[in-house]
Amino acid sequence: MSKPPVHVTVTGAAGQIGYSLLFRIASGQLLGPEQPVVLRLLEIEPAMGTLEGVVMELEDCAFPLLAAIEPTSEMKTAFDGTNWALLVGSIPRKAGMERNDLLTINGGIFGPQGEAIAVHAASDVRVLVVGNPCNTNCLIARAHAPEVPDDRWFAMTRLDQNRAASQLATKAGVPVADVARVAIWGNHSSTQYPDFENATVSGRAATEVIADRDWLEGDFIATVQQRGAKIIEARGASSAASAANAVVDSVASVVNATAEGDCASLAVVSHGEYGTPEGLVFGFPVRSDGTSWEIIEGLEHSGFAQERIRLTTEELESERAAVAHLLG
Ligand code: NAX
Repeated sequence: MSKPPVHVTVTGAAGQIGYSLLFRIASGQLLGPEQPVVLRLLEIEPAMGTLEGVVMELEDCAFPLLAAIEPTSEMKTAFDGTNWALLVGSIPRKAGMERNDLLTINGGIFGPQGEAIAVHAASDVRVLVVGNPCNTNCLIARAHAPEVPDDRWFAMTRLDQNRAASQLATKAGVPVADVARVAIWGNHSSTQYPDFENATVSGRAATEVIADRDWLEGDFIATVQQRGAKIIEARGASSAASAANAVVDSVASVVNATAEGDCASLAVVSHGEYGTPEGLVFGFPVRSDGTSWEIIEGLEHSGFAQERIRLTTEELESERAAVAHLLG
């Protein structure tokens, strides 16, 4: 007998990331080849026509695991009984828009979505915020859903982890599968700190395998921090397939056990780990046993790393201050 379906909500489902993500979820790549899913797809009214086309394409794939599709512009329907809420939809930054304006506009989306999750979602709901600025959007959503425990909230830094691992592998001349424990600290923004000091390459410290410290401190970090902008420059559109892939990896890293010696990068609610301010949604290295997860403690940071982490912490604190009026 097949398992009961898991309900997965995707907001912004008619957008670019949605177009890559939905097919991977429906094909079983998100939750495994034996897990049926119901897709609950939220869009704003003007995008419902486009969403209808995406739904037709999903139907035309005849995915055996896709138990039902619910396209809607109503939050109540979108989050009804949902087990995983993937909050992708948001308003992109437009020319002339200040960062604080962007924070406030998106706060107007994520506050009500948090409230709707608290009221309508399943009691085991887990939330992954992708829409930018994702750490602070997650902070806002969570502030509107105090009933949902802290360990259910995530913002996405996995794309940064994957980008960093790929850069380290290329530099070391090894397959990316040989790179492990790449932690992304702080904000999913250009202040993030991709931690090469705690990463490993073929089981050895990355700093031993890649002796070029100038590259690690310079080009490596800059490449990871600026990768999103480079993709926009080259493609004329922001990362979508790689972002959808990172959503799949993020969820998998929570519901499956973390391999020995590795970590998953996720932004989660800080309880003061590594001296970070409590309550911020902060990028940390995380380990899961498949049921529960924890922040990996005890990693060492050099003075260089501490300074980088201080900068990204400051940015997250200033974002929190900018949306203080949206935190209830
Ligand atoms: P698109 O602009 O292609 O799609 C966004 C979709 O969201 C649109 O279809 C829009 O109608 C919908 N939307 C807007 N307001 C909504 C609301 N209130 N409820 C439901 N849907 C709503 O953007 P896309 O390229 O898919 O990117 C989505 C978000 O992901 C952006 O905020 C983007 O910045 C962010 N990203 C985050 C990444 C991360 O690593 N955390 C990486 C990729 C991406 O840049």
